[in-house]
Amino acid sequence: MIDALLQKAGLADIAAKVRAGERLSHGEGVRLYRSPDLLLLGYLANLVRERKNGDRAYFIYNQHLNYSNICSNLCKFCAFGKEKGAKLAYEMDIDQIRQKIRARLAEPISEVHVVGGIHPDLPYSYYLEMLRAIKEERPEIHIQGFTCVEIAHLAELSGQGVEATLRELMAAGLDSIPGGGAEVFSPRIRALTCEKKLSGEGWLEVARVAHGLGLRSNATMLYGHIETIEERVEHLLMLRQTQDETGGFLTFIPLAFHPRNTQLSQLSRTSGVEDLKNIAVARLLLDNFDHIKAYWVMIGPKLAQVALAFGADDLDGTVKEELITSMAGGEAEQAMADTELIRLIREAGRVPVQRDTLYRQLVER
Ligand code: V47
Repeated sequence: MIDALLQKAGLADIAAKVRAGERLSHGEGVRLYRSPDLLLLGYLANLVRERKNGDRAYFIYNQHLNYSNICSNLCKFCAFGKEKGAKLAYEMDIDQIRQKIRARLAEPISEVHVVGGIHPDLPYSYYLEMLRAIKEERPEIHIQGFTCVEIAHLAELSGQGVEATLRELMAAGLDSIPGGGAEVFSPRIRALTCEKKLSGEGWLEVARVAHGLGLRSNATMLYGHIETIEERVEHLLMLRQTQDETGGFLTFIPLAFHPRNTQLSQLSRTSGVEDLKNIAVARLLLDNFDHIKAYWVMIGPKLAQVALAFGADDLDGTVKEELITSMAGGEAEQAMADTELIRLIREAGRVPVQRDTLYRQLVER
């Protein structure tokens, strides 16, 4: 039955490759994106998802810390970044950062996700102090901090190059790198939406250096603005190529564009079909990534739950106080109880696994 449907949809050859565990090409990725047969894409992505992760669906008890939104890049798709002196601009001093960590010591948080803008004048020492202060307040916490774009900026500030800078950040407490700042690697998209930002090649190079030091990192793609399907597929294949070289990426997170309050506010929000398709196609193309995350803050908890049948095996976590999405019109709450994440996972027919950042099981739930 399913084979007849795959045949009818013109996906039989791709299905044969997926079943045989063979790698898909650029052209096949484009065909998957163009296919209107969402359920068949989900079926195929789920084969890979279950091959890699069985029925497990991961979540983490985490905390977000957006230390400052002051940014000199001011990307067109971003509502979070503000010019210094702007009404909504803010920056936390080290004491405020300590307070944010201290305020939640009673909760079983295993990871703090630290991201900010490209600040024009905070000194390099601020970032090292921030890491040390977080570890002083909560020594056992895993700091997943600073996107590859921030790391490149810190390397400029330190004047020592990326590798020596990363070594110093690691000595101060950095444990892994989040996936932000990748956007779409295409130079065309970067020129049109984020011309001041580190290039796609530059982003991948920071990830390579980090992986060479044993520092794991995540990868993202911001979809649903002005990028083409071909550019999405190229982005995914560049990540796949880098993962072949280093094996250092932990997870891939497709990020749904939220237009409100951005310079691209004339665009529509992504649809549910688009969101699920990006999860499914990523699962199918990124054969060397162990995990695909459905970030509930951006696509909403209900769709993130459904995504567990379309290739995703991770819902991210409890989060709290994430401003990048909410400032761009995201409507999901900024925090979710672990009990709610567990309920969503169970109702999707999966087995909840509370993980640490490196996907080691922490608690049987
Ligand atoms: O780099 C910016 C994106 C990213 C918007 O590593 C926007 O586990 C949607 O990378 N609409 C930061 N997206 C967030 C991020 C992330 C989130 C959760 C988990 C992880 C992880 C990483 O958010 C930015 C940019 O690509 N972004 N503006 C917007 N208007």
